[in-house]
Amino acid sequence: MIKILILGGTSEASALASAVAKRGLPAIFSYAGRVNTPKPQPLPTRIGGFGGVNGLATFLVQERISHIVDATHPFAAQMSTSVVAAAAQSGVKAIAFTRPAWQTVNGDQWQSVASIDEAVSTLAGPPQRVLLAIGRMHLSAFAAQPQHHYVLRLVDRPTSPPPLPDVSTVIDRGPFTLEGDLALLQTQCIQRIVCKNAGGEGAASKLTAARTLGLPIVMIERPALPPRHEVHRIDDVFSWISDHT
Ligand code: 3Y8
Ligand code: NAP
Repeated sequence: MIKILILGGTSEASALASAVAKRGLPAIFSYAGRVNTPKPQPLPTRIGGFGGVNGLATFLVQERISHIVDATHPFAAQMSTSVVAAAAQSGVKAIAFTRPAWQTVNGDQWQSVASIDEAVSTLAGPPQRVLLAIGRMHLSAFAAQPQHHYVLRLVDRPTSPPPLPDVSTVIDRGPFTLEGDLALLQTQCIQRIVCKNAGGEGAASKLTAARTLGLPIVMIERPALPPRHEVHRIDDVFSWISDHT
């Protein structure tokens, strides 16, 4: 009996949820509960952590999950690591449905760094206007470079003052557009962008906008993840499900 758990939070997860719903396959969609009003999905949806590997393994057994599709963001490393461990522990089959990392093209001015902390240290130097397009969860690290004016793009309005002395915030959730990102970079007089190598289309417009305006990007590369079966196309997810039923 098929019952799929989709771990979501990306455009790819939403596209998969629609395809699963269209096929009438039993499934549960899962959010961590990071933002106030996550995008509604056409599947029964749960919100919140599972309680680590054991919590996830228990959930899989209790909900009689037959297949896990980890469609979380490439920076959701803890969740993806838990999936690999819980699948091994419970014997439930798991696959990762992700998008390839972005690659530089002619005209890009990227400085690739391995972590948030390395991104912070590359910002040493005279004050600039810096767009932090990395969300909310890692902003405090940038207090080590307080000389800049930071423009923060956040999904939800902050409930407390951001942990940086000189900021302005833009409240917006993607997927973003080239027109919108060009306007943001120009009206905010951005001189440098910090972002994660998320991949996909939903946040790629800032890369094109930066290239058009000749702006440098500090690109935070993806964290390492445990070995796992990974696909980038919805059809490959469905082939995997039918091959493992
Ligand atoms: C809660 C659920 C869809 C999914 C849309 C994608 C695209 C728009 C681009 C910038 C970069 C950033 C951030 C971003 C993008 C999509 C996708 C994507 C980046 C939502 C969503 C949830 C989250 C969580 C949120 C994080 C934050 C990261 C903002 C929904 C809208 C910066 C990642 O306030 C917070 O705590 C926000 C937390 C994790 C990273 C961070 O550290 O702050 N995503 N984003 C998910 C959950 O609860 O499980 O409402 O759709 C989903 C999307 N965000 O179906 O259309 O596919 O990636 N999300 C990054 O890439 O750097 C914005 O501003 O240019
Ligand atoms: P994370 O650091 O890897 O996960 C931390 C903990 O949050 C996990 O151990 C798990 O808690 C819980 N969790 C994460 N994703 C979950 C999900 N889809 N359903 C249920 N619980 C989940 O994850 P994150 O980076 O905070 O990302 C959280 C969510 O935002 C994910 O859905 C991710 O796809 C989405 N997102 C993240 C980013 C990003 O930049 N990190 C960007 C776009 C979207 P337990 O251990 O208790 O199970």
